[in-house]
Amino acid sequence: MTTLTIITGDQLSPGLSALKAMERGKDHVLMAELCDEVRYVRHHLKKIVLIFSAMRHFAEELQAAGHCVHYHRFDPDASIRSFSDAVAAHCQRHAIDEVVVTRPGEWRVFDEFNKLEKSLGIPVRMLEDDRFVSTPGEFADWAEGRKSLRMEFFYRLMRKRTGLLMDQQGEPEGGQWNFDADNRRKWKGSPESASPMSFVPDDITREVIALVSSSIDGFGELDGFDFGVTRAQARRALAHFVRTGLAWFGDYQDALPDDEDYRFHSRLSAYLNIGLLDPLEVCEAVEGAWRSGEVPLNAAEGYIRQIIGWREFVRGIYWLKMPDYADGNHLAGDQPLPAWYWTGETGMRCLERAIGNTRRNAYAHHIQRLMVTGNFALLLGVRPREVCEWYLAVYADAYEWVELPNTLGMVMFGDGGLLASKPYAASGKYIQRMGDHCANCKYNVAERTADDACPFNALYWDFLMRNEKKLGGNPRMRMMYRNVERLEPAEKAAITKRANWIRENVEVL
Ligand code: FAD
Ligand code: DLZ
Repeated sequence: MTTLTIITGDQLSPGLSALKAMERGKDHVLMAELCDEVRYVRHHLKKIVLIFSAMRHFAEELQAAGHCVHYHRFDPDASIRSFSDAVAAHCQRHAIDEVVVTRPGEWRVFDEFNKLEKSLGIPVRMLEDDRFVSTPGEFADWAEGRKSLRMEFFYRLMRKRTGLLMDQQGEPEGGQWNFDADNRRKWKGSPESASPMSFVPDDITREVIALVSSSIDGFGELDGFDFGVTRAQARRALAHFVRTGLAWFGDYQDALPDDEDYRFHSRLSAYLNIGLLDPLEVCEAVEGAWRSGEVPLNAAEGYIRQIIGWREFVRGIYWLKMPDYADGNHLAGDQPLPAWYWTGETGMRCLERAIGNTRRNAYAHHIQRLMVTGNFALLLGVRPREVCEWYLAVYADAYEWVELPNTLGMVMFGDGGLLASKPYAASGKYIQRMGDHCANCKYNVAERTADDACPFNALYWDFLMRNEKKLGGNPRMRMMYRNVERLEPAEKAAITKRANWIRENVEVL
């Protein structure tokens, strides 16, 4: 009996369940650079290079370890365009008795593989992806019967499960589960920032860069590609972050600096999401740095929470609610996404900086994604589908299982509050408080309805007024709506007028 294991571009882990299930040297491994995967959204060019180069390196490692690897290189004119095509073509040429896959990261591909057995006439076995702490089934059990799903409670379960940052009595280290309240500092010029580790492209990566630049019409800039493309490099990037950035991660994780792209963020998501790093090895390195006194507890806890809290939680929501989740539009957004989300050409400094970072690096840190590009799309009332497509395309770490709940749920409140207890709507004041964009902006953050007023301001109040029926009863928004009540009718009318003007002229802001 010969099995075929297909490994997708985000499954580059030697311990992958599908790899563990096969007989090395006898069974076949199939990896394929595919037109359909390249084109389902207009991916950032750096994301495609990262995936292709990491796939090629991984295939070499598997071959060196004795696996029988069949690898399709990208050809824009190839007749094999999808995973199903690649598997079907392989099964026609070789006597394959069973196809084995690890659960794909995206519902779209999960659905494709589920249909494969019927079209191939060969059994297809799907194994759980055990590179996560939790499983979709376990999440569904936890969610069953709960009125609301909150990350914090799931996170505590994951802390107990993993033992991360737990003391010997089974209590959280430091006597608290969450130190988020300490993590709101505005960066004022010191300590000196850390940048993620940068890697010089090797021969394989250079070949991929040439291929991608000549044959794929993607988003963003390809110059300066500096991601690691192997597990060994990703581990060096982890060690570098723990040494240089982690200590300050908690304090400044919400900061919005005008002059830097990363500050104390790790840029590890791109490696985690394709399997070059394992989430638990990352958390263990972070916990180790705290236990040996190198970093404070608020930093270690804040970082670990992002991984075994948010990362696991959004994946649970995704598999619990897909495929209908993608259609959510609770606030009835009906505006198109401004064209400058793709070009970065806007006079609003915070947006120009966030989109510039995105274009250059296939990266923006969480607060840029949530409170700058996300907040603006929310306040403007953009159609969630267009916003989701943008986020899925432009980041090196973007896969739908993690992108969709963050965008549709956290940013757009499109799921009506399943993921977040209230929308993360904020005026220009928030952006001013968290960084120094406003000091460098042509708009005046202190103004609400004047011609040069920061557009976030009128849009913020207009957002609250427009959505009062849906959001006015939310206890977490009581303060916001008290402030709306205090507005004079003339001020409300001026806000509506300015917000309408912004919507009509958004392309030239
Ligand atoms: P750090 O700030 O260093 O954080 C550490 C790690 O925690 C990250 O590497 C990531 O693995 C994890 N993490 C942090 N926040 C989240 C979160 N909210 N959800 C899941 N994991 C989290 N993250 C993705 O990995 N892929 C996406 O496609 C993605 N899309 C997003 C879209 C929107 C609208 C928003 C608001 C957030 C999105 N995030 C996504 C979450 C988060 O912004 C990124 O994980 C983070 O910015 C990656 O940069 P980093 O590695 O420097 O993270
Ligand atoms: C994102 C991506 C791209 C651009 N190209 C490929 C590819 O050619 N081959 C491949 O196996 N994977 C690719 N990926 C990642 C997949 O889209 C990702 O593995 C699935 O969406 C997860 O279900």
